[in-house]
Amino acid sequence: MYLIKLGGSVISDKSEYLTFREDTVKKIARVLPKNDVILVHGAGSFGHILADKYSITDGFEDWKRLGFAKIQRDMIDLNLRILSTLIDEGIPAVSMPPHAFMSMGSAINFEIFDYLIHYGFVPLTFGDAVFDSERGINICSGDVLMLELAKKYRPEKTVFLTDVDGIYTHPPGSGKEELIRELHPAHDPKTEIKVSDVTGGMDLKINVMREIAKYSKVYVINGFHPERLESVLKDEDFIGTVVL
Ligand code: ATP
Ligand code: IP8
Repeated sequence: MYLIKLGGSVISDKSEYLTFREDTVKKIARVLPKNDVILVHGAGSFGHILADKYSITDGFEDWKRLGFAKIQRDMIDLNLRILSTLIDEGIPAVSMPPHAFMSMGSAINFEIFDYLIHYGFVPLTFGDAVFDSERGINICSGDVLMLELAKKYRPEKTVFLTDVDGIYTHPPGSGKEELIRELHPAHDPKTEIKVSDVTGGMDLKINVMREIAKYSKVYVINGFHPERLESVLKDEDFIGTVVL
């Protein structure tokens, strides 16, 4: 089985509220496996901008109610656009909105995922605004779901699609960056967050990837080059990073 995340930076322009990259998602959908895969997508500008504005990760307060509802609405909107694109490309994807099957601080019930996988469907879940046993409300990153799904299903390959070629020694654009082809535990890449991102950006992603690497082979590749995803899935040479 494969576990693949369509990063928020690929499927949307994170700097502008509600910008969906339909064409990019369509091109990715054409190279995705049609079964034996679990898909996760990030929030991009459908989630991070309002999550930041309403300080959702700081927990519940009365004034945040409408913001929390709007984020869930916007994520359903984004999810439906991705779901439709996948189905149009012949992928039997079924939506699994996190706010309806999990809360943070409790174990995830994977029963429906088990059914979907058993019957050959492609589960599609995403980063979302959810309830939290300690804070009341919170944001669950798609990266955290990637980790939980990797622990449960032990995929052969786990792929993160982002808007850059892989993990660099320094932030892309800093002038010091070099692409790391194999990220070893001793490497300490420097990162920074340039756009609204309430879930820790590349820094948190690297920690999550290192944890997933205990269960699966982990790759970071550029989602704007879907042929690289094909190469990874076929065990061919590719441009990107393997996380060890
Ligand atoms: P989301 O978390 O919203 O789903 P995503 O998974 O696509 O988004 P981001 O969290 O946006 O990924 O992380 C990708 C961004 O991280 C890139 O745009 C890149 O500029 C930035 N970045 C910062 N430092 C690094 C680094 N050392 N190596 C690679 N990318 C980095
Ligand atoms: O983009 C964040 O998920 P991510 C979810 O995978 C929201 O980090 C709603 C901001």
